Amino acid sequence: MAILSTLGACELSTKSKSSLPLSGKSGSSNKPIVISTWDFGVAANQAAWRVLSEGGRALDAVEAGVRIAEADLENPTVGKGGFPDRDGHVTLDACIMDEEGNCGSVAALEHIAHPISVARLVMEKTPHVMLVGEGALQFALSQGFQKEELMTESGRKAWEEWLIEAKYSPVINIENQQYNHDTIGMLAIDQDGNLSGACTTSGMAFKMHGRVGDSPIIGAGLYVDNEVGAATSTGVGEEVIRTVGSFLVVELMRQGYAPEEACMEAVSRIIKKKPEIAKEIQVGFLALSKDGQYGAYALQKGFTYAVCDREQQDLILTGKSIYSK
Ligand code: SD4
Repeated sequence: MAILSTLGACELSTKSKSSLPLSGKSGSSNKPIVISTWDFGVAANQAAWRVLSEGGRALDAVEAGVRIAEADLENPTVGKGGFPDRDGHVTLDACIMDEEGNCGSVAALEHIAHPISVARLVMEKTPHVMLVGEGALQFALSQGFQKEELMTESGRKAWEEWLIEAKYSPVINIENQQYNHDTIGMLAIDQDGNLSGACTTSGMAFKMHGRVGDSPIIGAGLYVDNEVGAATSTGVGEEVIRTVGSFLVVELMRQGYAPEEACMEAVSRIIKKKPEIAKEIQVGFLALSKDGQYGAYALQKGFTYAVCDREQQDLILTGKSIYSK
């Protein structure tokens, strides 16, 4: 299959699609289902499950789900309590996409604790897809959102400590260290078989002011195509944007790749473009196909994801990886 990269730097198999041993689940029609990035996806999935199990819409489920992570003050990488940028501003990125290809996004939004809900209103109430910075804040306030201080005491302390050396270096799998979680990307299929997804983050801690990662970029941090499936990403967003990662994963599934294989190929594309950078950073993709199969793949080991369906509501799985840092 021509699409599979030939990789010198890593030991990827170039077997044809669907011939790899897969660790994600396959099922002819596994719905409703919700999956999300990292261990902290369990609590978020359960909020989404309350919507899905009552026959609710996937769009409502993913919004309700990721709001749990946004509200968690102990989580320094999503929503309120997110670590600030290097100038001391907490700036949030989020996007949401439904089964009809409708999507909304906010980037570099300050003072609003639930950027995912602002993104949804951008989708539903404006002719646009994306609002950023001050304009996104003005829109949020016009919709009744309250302006809040998002920096917590521990966020301020971490920033002040960071300022001593002021060295920017993303930490691999910081997401699963104690009190350190990361971007939540969530994908769901509802009882009617419709897909939606949401992605929300405060981005890389101590980033440059104004920096926007992959998370609010439709096609990079999140993509949903109701004919095929959905994908989301976590990790160093610059590399995901460069490869339009989530869109790539969905397009590979359209060609017949299983979710895990599609994620592996998207990770491989990152290595192919920037082999030296890829060894030092983490990027993980998570994918859900239209029929409820799911899978993940990451650059480095340790990328976990949470799965919630009728059988089990608190499953945590670990994606395979190319490297073993
Ligand atoms: C970003 N992808 O802003 C996000 C952050 C993240 O693990 O997921 N870090 O680049």
